[in-house]
Amino acid sequence: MVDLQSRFRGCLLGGMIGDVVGAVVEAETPEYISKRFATMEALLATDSVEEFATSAWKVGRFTDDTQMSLSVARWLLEDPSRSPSQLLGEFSRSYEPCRRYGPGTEMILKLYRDHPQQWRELATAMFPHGSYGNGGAMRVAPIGLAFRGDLKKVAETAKDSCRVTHSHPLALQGAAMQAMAVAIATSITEVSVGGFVDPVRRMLNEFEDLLQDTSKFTTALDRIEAGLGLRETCLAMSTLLGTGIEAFEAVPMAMYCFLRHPDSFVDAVTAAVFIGGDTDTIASMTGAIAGAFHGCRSIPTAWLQRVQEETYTVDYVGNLADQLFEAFAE
Ligand code: R7I
Ligand code: MG
Ligand code: MG
Repeated sequence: MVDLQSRFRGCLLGGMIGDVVGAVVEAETPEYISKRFATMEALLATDSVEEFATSAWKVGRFTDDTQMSLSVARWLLEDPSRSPSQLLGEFSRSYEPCRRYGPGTEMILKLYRDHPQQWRELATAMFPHGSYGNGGAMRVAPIGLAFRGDLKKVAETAKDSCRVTHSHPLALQGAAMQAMAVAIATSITEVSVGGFVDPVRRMLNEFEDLLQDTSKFTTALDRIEAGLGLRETCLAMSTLLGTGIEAFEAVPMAMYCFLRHPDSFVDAVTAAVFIGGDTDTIASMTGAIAGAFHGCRSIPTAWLQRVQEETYTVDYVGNLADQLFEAFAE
């Protein structure tokens, strides 16, 4: 039996470590990744990759996925009113260019500095209907932890947190789905496919009631169920579900990686990295779900030792998870 505090730690640390290992090969193809790194051990052993030799980001550091997840955790702890503008302020204050943000989000966070009063308009600064990138979903894990007993609240808070940078309905659907996956993983002792897929379908019905298109996510859920039934590999499913930067690809793919490897944090996150595409994000979301289910002891020490951070160290993230646990354990 995994205790709840270990699940909180597993979720935040699992999300961070997925980001750290996935960021080494973000946007690469699966063929390139498996040719360059025969195993996860080989990937973990690498100190530098040519592509980032001259960039401010270094191997061992995490990216925007973790930076923004930590902001969401602090927002939950420090702002009982859950004000969206406070959250955007927190994202903006913790913005560091080296973390490889998506272009739309980067623009919003920079604009916020000079125009904090206009925070409501900023979400459509780059995309007129709001972004459907996965940047709203990649950061919601702390919300799933905090409100795990109330999936409606999980989905609503995830949508509120997403909207400040990603107001497109597809981004909101992705954020709600990922936060719910974390909440469910935190609350269960045995994994069942229906236990994840059915509540997400009910959440999507509410978008349909508002006449919003949910077909991208409902189709993905059908494929997840069919793929698991046939025991398709994550790599095989990646051609159907997609590994792109869009919320409707990355979020279902992360759920598949977890559900296909429900017995092992290592196997789920390894699969998420070796399918290529948006690897830091898919591995981070997979790691958050798997860590919430298996607890922090499922994350190998050798993986955690890979983290090379000065301020936001493994201890910092573990402490933040402990604070969330103390505030939301009930
Ligand atoms: O979603 P976002 O914050 O990016 C997150 C990604 C993750 O992989 C991170 O690890 C980091 O690397 O970046 O950033 P956005 O710029 O809002 O969205 C990401 C991309 O999705 C955009 O650059 C577009 O390519 C695409 N996209 C859209 N394209 C057309 N029309 C998002 N919304 C639209 C749209 O409305
Ligand atoms: Mg990233
Ligand atoms: Mg990414």
